[in-house]
Amino acid sequence: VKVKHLHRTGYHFQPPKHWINDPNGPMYFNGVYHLFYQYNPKGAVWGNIVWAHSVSKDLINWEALEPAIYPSKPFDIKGCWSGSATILPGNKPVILYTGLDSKERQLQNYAVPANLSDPYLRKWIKPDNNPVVFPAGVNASAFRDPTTAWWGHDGVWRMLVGSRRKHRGIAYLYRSSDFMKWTKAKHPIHSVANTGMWECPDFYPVSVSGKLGLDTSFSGENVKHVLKVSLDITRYEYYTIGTYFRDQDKYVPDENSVDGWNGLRYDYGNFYASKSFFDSAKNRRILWGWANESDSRDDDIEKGWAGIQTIPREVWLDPSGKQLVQWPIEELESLRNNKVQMRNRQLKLGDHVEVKGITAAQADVEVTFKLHSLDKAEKFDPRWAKLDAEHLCGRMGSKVQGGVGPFGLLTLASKNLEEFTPVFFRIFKLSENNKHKVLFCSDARSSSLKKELYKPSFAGFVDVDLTHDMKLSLRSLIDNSVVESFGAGGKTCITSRVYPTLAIQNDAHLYVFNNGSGIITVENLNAWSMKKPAKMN
Ligand code: DQQ
Repeated sequence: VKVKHLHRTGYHFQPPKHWINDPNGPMYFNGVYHLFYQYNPKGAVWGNIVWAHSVSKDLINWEALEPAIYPSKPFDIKGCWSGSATILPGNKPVILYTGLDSKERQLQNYAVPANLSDPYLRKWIKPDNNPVVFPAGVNASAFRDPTTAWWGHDGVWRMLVGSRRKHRGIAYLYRSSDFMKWTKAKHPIHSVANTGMWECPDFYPVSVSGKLGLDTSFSGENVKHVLKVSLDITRYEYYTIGTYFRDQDKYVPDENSVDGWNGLRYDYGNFYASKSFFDSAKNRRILWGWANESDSRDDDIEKGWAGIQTIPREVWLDPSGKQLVQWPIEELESLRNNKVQMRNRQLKLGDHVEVKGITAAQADVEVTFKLHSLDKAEKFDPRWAKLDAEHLCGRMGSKVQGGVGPFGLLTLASKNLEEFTPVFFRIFKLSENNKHKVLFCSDARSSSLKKELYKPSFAGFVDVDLTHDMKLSLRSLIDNSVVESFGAGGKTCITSRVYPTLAIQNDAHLYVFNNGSGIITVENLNAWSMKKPAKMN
């Protein structure tokens, strides 16, 4: 295969060629981070899936090893699909993954390192007592993606497997005392009507105060739980925050934590099949997600690759307790280079000011905007309440003049703005209560002159109270064909995959802009060129 390099990422994880999807079994073990991921060793489309394996000491530089798990046994001969790692007492990692047998039934298997003294755990063994979970009493073609297991004080392990019954999405709960014989619990940990198949569930504790992450088995006071599922109908993920009642093995989402299609999302863009793990080196929880493509299958074949992983994100509970916050791992900052700054720069209606002096196609930008008054904010039409954020952004993109906003960044912009991916805020006034609604968009519609691309006006709302602090911050990680953005310190995140034809490499530019009648000040903007890691696979 001849690999086309034009839109390849500089610092987002991707292998030298071919197709990738879900991150699998991320873990930190004996000083090494492991990332496994769904990979087609033969081409740039989904198929022939194996668990590719890379290791790192810093989550930035990666070394590719041989695939760790690949079809070889009756219980996984038709596929080695997603799964998770658990570190058992005595410091023994084990992987649970979904295998497809000759009848394409989905089974849960386990694998263990062949040699625990190999620092990279290159070889994995799939013992003969597999499968450890057979699809009895469940839908065998919708039964997959086991989670990291957690341990209860009763000495019993628990884990979840994603599934559906008709249109109801389900996370089945399994229990085991030896990690090999698993029994289905009478009640699933959770299920929701009309959400379809729940892929890649993730279930973990978060501390109610502070950013520190918790081991998946942690039990104690002042803890909430997060349940995330990936909905294959739309390729969106949503999560709820709630309480896990250990004695009954019951998870109850908080009253204000919406379940189902309108639930909170980790990311409102190209982000799917994510998985978190507890990093005991730095006591944090880290989230990996797959950023799927927005170009066509033919393009993928032509360019010789498809799919990337997003930058690992630290994730914790917001002080409000109502949502999670995500932020790129601090290690990423080691790739920053050539800092440029902009301070106290006023932006009037129609202004766009270039941020010069960095490689705008491969950059990290952090900016704080100051709003001087909210008086000019447009009224939020009650009829819009029916629209989701994405539709609203579709109606009121960066070019539609507003009151307070749209303002933000024009990323991956061509010189004469034939192409640009705007990442911006727009503020509305709610008539009922004098409060404000903040829309955050990453709008790919203008990202490329090329037609046959997926160019959605991705957007989410941001839960901030602007009456106290009239500021909004934004960070964007720009990397050739990806713009990964964090609004309001990571409260709302949006990843867009874009394929500009003009705004590439040295012809890409970065601007700050305001298209609202109210003045906005760039209080502080720091931007850096981003280096390539010394080693990426
Ligand atoms: N991808 C895997 C499945 C999972 C899906 C197959 C999610 O295990 O449900 O490649 O993207």
